[in-house]
Amino acid sequence: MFSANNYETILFDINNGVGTITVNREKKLNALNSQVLKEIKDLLETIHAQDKSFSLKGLILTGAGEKAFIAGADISEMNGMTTDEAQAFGKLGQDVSLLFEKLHIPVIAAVNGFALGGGCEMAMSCDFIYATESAVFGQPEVKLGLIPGYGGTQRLARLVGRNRAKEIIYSGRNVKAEEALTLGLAVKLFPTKEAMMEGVEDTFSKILRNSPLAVGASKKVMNMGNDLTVEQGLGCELQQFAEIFSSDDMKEGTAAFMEKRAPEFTGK
Ligand code: CO8
Repeated sequence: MFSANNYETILFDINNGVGTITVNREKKLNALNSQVLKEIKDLLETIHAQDKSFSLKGLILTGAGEKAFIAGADISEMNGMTTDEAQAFGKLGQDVSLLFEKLHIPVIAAVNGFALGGGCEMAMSCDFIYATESAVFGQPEVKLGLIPGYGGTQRLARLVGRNRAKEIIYSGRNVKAEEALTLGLAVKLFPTKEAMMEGVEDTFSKILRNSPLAVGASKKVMNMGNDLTVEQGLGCELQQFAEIFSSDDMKEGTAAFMEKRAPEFTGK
């Protein structure tokens, strides 16, 4: 159903129900030009539109090679843009970041090497970040006379706290993997890319044992809660809780517990 045949700058493959998007511009450290963003957007929109029955159960975002996850938006492309073109380019990246958040399946960013500017921003729009010990995060846009444009001013502040985010964004400094872990920007570190991909696979094997409907509903409510008061968030939680209560998955999960067997969820 989902094919990467039409794409030139990204790879897409599916293993055990989990799709991997690999940004594939290794010589340019996987920098995000318009083509990369359009191709990711097209793929995510296809998944959104066609896959409500969870044939795809999860997604991984990573970068080709060992050196970079994504070294940012493509500076050479931005250098020649008019203001209108730059605004459209910013909107395109923001649309992609929102699609990652709105997908009904979990998305893990597997960060190998540099995740700078737009790279850090794309990683933050995933559900959580695993990284190699050599990963380097940062929002260096101010060094280029720019500001973060794919959500860095908003998502970094929500993830690590506003004042820490200000210190990182104003200075444009690198945040090494260990610090990213301490800040909660990355949730787990691995010695090599290979070990990280095994770690991602292992986590997905745990997630995939659970009801995809319940995992998707948890994602939806938690992301909604970012912009709400606790009371409003509790309202959303209660509504989702009630909706999911009438699902086949809920009946199956509770019955399996009572019958002391493993549940067989259908996502319905
Ligand atoms: N854009 C375009 N090309 C890049 C980028 C990039 N972000 N990063 C690396 N490259 C290219 C280099 O130009 C080089 O190409 P070439 O071989 O043709 O000269 C190749 O990748 C390899 O890079 P380096 O030779 O520089 O590799 P080093 O190991 O010496 O350095 C670094 C690695 C430190 C990562 C360095 O490449 C670097 O500083 N890159 C830029 C990092 C950066 O500033 N990122 C933020 C960009 S701005 C941004 O992301 C804004 C997002 C919001 C946009 C909103 C639009 C309105």
